[in-house]
Amino acid sequence: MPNFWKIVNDTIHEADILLLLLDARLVEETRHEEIEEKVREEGKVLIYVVTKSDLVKKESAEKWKRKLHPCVFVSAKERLGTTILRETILMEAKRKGIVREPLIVGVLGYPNVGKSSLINALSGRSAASTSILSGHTRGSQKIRMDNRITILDTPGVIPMGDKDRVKQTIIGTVDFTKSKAPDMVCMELMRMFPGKIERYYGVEASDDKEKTIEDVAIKGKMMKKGGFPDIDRAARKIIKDWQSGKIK
Ligand SMILES: Nc1nc2c(ncn2[C@@H]2O[C@H](COP(=O)(O)OP(=O)(O)OP(=O)(O)O)[C@@H](O)[C@H]2O)c(=O)[nH]1
Ligand SMILES: [Mg+2]
Repeated sequence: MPNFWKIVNDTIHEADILLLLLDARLVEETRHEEIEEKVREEGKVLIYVVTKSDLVKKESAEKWKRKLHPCVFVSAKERLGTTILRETILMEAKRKGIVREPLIVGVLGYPNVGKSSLINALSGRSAASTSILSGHTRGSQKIRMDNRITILDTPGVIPMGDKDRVKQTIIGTVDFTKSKAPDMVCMELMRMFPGKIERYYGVEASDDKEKTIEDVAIKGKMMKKGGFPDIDRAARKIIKDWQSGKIK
């Protein structure tokens, strides 16, 4: 098992500028105290990159731009914001008096947040391997973006103190196949994003969230022997659709 934290620490040490990737749907939840602290300690520049922005309304960008500095909104899927991100990287380097070319830029964040996908969008080719399942990148990889910037991909890491598996499943760090309590995850999702799940599956919103999952099972013909709705299967399907960005 490679030591992911060692790779992240080495990357912070080697890079001139670090990008911390945050999921646009879960900006606060994907903030990463431990990484932010380490970057500060090393005196390096940190740029917050809110990715998967195709999954949220445009208005939400303004709120985070006021709160996080510097902060760039991107979508690897739609290839949005990549030019602004490149300009921000070069501007921050200039501000800090970093003259090295190519600049070394490290990409950090929770597992599955979209680090490798962003690198591909920036470099314009499938240089980094990506996956719907978290924990995909297992080593560091150096990718040349252009003459001025070289990017380092890293494996996703979870803060030491973060033991909340429900939250980690919502973030996508624990994937839908590995969730131990998928119904709890779905209920929390429905609490965090009122009406979103219900609207996507066309079922009625109810205070009884277990019943909502049942309705999704019935609607999707996910039944167990004896004609009972298969809650576990329906809940996993909801998590899969959430994690793969189908539910907006
Ligand atoms: N909708 C949407 N999905 C994205 C975007 N970027 C990445 N994804 C999806 O998010 C999932 C994870 O992407 P990766 O790029 O492999 O994430 P990662 O952070 O490198 O993951 P690890 O290497 O496992 O830490 C994949 O299913 C991607 O298709 C985006 O901008 N929009
Ligand atoms: Mg990756």
